Amino acid sequence: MADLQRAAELLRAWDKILILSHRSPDGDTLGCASALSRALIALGKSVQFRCADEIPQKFSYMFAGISFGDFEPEKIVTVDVADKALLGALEPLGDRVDLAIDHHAIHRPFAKEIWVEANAAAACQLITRLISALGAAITPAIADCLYTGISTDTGCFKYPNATAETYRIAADLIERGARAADINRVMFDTKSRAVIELMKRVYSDMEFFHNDRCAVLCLTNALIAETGVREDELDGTAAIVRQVEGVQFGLTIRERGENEYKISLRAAEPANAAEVCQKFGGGGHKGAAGCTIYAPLEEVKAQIVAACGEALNAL
Ligand SMILES: [Mn+2]
Repeated sequence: MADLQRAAELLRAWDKILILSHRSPDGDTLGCASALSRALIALGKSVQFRCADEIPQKFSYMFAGISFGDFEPEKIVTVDVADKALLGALEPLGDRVDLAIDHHAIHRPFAKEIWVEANAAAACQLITRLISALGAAITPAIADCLYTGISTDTGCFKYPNATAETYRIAADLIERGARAADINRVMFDTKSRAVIELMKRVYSDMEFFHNDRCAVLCLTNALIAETGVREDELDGTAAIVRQVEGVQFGLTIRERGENEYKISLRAAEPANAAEVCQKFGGGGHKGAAGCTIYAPLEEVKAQIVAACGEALNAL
C-alpha cells in the first residue's frame, strides 16, 4: 500500500500521464482529475484526462483552460475509482493502471500502486495534500476544483464523513481562493426547470406504507421523458424520501428497462437497508443500499414494500 510520500515520489518521476475518472462522474472524481492535471502541468508534465461518460455541465468549469497534451500515455492514474468496473467503457485500461488514489473502504485493488485512505471524506482531500507534497501551488482554480469535490462528497458538509480534518482542508482551500458560496449555490441550490417539474410530480405521487414508516417514489422513463430531466440531474432524488420525518425506509424505484427496476433504499437507524436489498441479490451499507428487481412496476413495489414491512416488524 502506497502513501502520500510514495504517491508524490512516483508522480515526480513520471511524465506523459493519463488521469482517469469513474463513470457517471461526480464532483469528487472530477475535482481530483482537474486539480491534479493543473498541478502536474504546472510542474511541466504532459497530462491527459479521460472519463467514460460526459461531464455534467455544472462541473465543466473545472476543466476550463487546461492544456491537455497529445501523446501516447506512459503512466495511468485513477482518482476516486473504487473498482475497475467503475471505469465504465474505459474498463480495458483498468489492468494498466499504475497508481490508484481513492478513499473508498470497499476499494477493490486493480492498480500496481494503491493509495487509499478510507477515513477521508473525499478523494479531493488526498489530492489537496498530494499537490502540496509535490511542491505545486494550490492556485485559486485548483482550490475551486478541490473544494467542489469535498463539498459534493459530504453533501455540503452535512454527512457524518465530514470530520474536523475535512473542515480544516476546506478552510485552507477557501484561504487559497476557493469560491465556497458560489460553488455551493451551483452544486446544491440551483435546479433546472425540468428538475422542478419532476419534483412537482414526484412529491404529488409519493406513497406511504406501514404507518408512514416507509416512503416510496417511482421514477419511470415516461416521467423522465415528460419532464425532460437529464440523467445526471437525478442524483438528488434518493434524498427526498429520507427527508420525511418518521420514515425508516425511503425507497426510490427507477425504471431501467422493460420489467427492470433499480431500487435505491435509504434507511434511518436502527433500520438496515443492506439487509433488505440482500434479499433481492443487492447490497450496500446499513444506511444506503440498492438492488434490481425484474417484474412489472406494481409487483416490484409490492415485493420491496413487503420486505421493508418485515424488516420493520423485526425491529
Ligand atoms: Mn469520492
